[in-house]
Amino acid sequence: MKQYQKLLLGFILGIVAGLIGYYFLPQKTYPFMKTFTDFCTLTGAIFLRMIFMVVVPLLVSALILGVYELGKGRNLGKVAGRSIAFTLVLSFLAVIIAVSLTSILQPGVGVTFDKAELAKNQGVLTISKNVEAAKNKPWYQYFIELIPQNPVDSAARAFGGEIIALMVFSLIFGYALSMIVTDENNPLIKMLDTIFNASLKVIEWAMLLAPYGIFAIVFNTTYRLGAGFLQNVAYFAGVVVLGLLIQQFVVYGSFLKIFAKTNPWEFFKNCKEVYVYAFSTASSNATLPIALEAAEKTLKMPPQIARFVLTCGASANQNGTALFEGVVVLFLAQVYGINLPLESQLVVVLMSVLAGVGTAGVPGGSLPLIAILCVSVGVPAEGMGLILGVDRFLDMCRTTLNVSGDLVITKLVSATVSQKDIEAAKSFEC
Ligand code: DAS
Repeated sequence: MKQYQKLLLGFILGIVAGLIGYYFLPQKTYPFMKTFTDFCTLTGAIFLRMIFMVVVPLLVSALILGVYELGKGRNLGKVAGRSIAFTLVLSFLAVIIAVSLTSILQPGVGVTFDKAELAKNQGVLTISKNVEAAKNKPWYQYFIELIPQNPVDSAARAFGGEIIALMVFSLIFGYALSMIVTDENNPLIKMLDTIFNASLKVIEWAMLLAPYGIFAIVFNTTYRLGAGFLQNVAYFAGVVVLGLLIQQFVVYGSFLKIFAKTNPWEFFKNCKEVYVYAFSTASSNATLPIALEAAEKTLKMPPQIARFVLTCGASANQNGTALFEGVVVLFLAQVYGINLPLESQLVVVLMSVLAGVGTAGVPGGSLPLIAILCVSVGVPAEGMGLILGVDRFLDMCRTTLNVSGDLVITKLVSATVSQKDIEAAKSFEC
């Protein structure tokens, strides 16, 4: 059985068993159900903490290496500059779509279940961020705190809302590295690359646990909350897919027409094989070889640009993930009745864009960052238990958009730099 089929089975069994328990085996009549739900809480917590525990090493190494690679490519001149510019603009547009859709459609408003039950249900992450303190902070304090006084201290308190400072440190440090390191075999670069890959290995192990962890979390959520939450989750998934479709056909379509004078439908049709692969693997990294071949052979784009943009983009440009994270944080804030002030929403936008840079291109790569994003704006990360069941399907959708974004940026850069710039960009790979 394929991994996504196991996850789907875990989700469905969790729903069915949870509904049977909710309607026929209430805890007060059947005390043994307490033991079973406690065991499920333990299983779910172990699964999620296996992912959370590598967030800091994964994020720091991914961001430093991502910016180092982009910065190293500075001799690519306009190619690197245009790639970074399109990445930032498209990522911001994706998150603006996310925040606008979630604020207008409000998938998390009017939930009919007891939030205290949900908090009791998960218990995998305690919120050490005080929402009140966050509210009373002067606007400029948000920006002051973007720069860490001590990145090690920020790393130690990542789950306390210091993660964005750690991300900013990683971006700045990565660019500094690109200025001073010229030797490919530099020991620090090798060490960071090893830390990144070891962290991915841990996430791979965690995803082996995923079917059991998702059954346990979905069972507990359904057993405690009943069927009511399912309609909110379905609505939430619909908002995510709608946002991804807008980004794909409206944003990417317009950029292709305006900047590359390209017929978007033709372009997307030529990408279909890559889309199918990205959807079925839910991994940008796994899709990279397919995307590189399609870029050069089917889409006829300059190899120098395709190699630079696609290899860097696979880990540093994930518009679908940034959009998804924006929706999740606002959805969970609505579920818990937390009215995020505008400055908090701006923090969500900034962090989702940064998280889109720091997410690993593997299945479930963004899960750890979602927990941290929530904590950073005072939203209980336990709420993730609501969306974990549908996360794999949404991961397949957002990964497809991530890869589509990389191919679109390759096309936009190819169409907006001169042949001289293309020649200057020796065949470069991140
Ligand atoms: N699955 C990740 C990717 O490969 C995206 C994510 O986890 O959001 O791009």
